[in-house]
Amino acid sequence: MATQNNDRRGNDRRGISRRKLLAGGAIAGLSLPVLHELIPHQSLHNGGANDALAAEGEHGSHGSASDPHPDHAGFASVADVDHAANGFDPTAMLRDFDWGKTRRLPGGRVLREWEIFAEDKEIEVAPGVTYAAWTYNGRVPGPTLRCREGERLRIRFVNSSSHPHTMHFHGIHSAFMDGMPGIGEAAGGGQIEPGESFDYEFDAEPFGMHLYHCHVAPLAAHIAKGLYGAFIIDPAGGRPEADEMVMVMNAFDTNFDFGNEVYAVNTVGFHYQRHPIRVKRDELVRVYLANLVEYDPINSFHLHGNFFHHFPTGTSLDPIEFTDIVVQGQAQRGILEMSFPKPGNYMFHGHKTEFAELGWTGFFEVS
Ligand SMILES: [Cu+2]
Repeated sequence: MATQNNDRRGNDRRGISRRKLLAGGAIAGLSLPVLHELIPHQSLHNGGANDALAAEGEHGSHGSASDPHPDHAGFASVADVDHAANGFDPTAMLRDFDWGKTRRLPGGRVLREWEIFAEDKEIEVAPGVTYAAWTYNGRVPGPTLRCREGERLRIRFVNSSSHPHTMHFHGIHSAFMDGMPGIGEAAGGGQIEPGESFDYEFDAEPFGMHLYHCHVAPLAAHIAKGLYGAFIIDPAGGRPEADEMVMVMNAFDTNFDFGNEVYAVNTVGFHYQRHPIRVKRDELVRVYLANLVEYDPINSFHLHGNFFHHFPTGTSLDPIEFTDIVVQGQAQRGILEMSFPKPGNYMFHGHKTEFAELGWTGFFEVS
């Protein structure tokens, strides 16, 4: 499979366009202005292999008279994306757990409920780089839904977008609640058309770090557009107290060539480089990590100057390894636990270094 992928990438435009990006001068410690230089402008990147070769050393020459973006020269002065316009801020999103609303069922069991709507929305994924996303509740990733093992869950899904969508949860549940088009239509589920709604209902099991995403075809497009989010089921006995945060590794194909130009954690490229994540020395940090990157076979998380315990899928309370890197295919996820004994800025990034150079990099600021 990897061979096929390499063959394909070696011969199609998207592989070339990414190599071309890197040929444009990507180096360790790349900054936002440089990222912008690397964002492919369709008219500049429609060529073939010869263009890719010609791109060697092209970095710095984008601001020419042929530049299709007249405001390009001023772009580097833009410091940040407009979080207010996006309607979400990756820093706040890290520790934003949506516990929904609860009430007791007869017999005393907890029913936990959420309302989630799908909405088409343009978002800014790097300064000046907008993307016509499809969102759950207006954000990418969607809200981090959190609950406890054994609860009854009800998720009212309202499709307010212009395309059919679903919510497909990873977990143990009835096929009718699986968000799979063609299954569950008789029960009112399956594919949810624009203007329609459906209540997904199932038990919270098993405990762990899970996720949800749309499952309408073409699946790659529906996921790449932004329809995914984290779904955490806490073990009945809980986990040790910690500074908890969610990192959804994602990426955006901004020029529609079935390859990504911007990589990130929680959507905005280089966000946690520009805004390091503040943590306290010696305090337990728990990262709920998932990979939702489309069009690339793997992603990874690497931590500098430290090691962490890795709980794959979070379904055991015992870690399987003590490491400084974890590799995930799409939809793989896990829990990482670490503490920082010394103050300072500790980098974390995708150790598919090409991704790091296109936005998937950040820092923990330990004080
Ligand atoms: Cu969809």
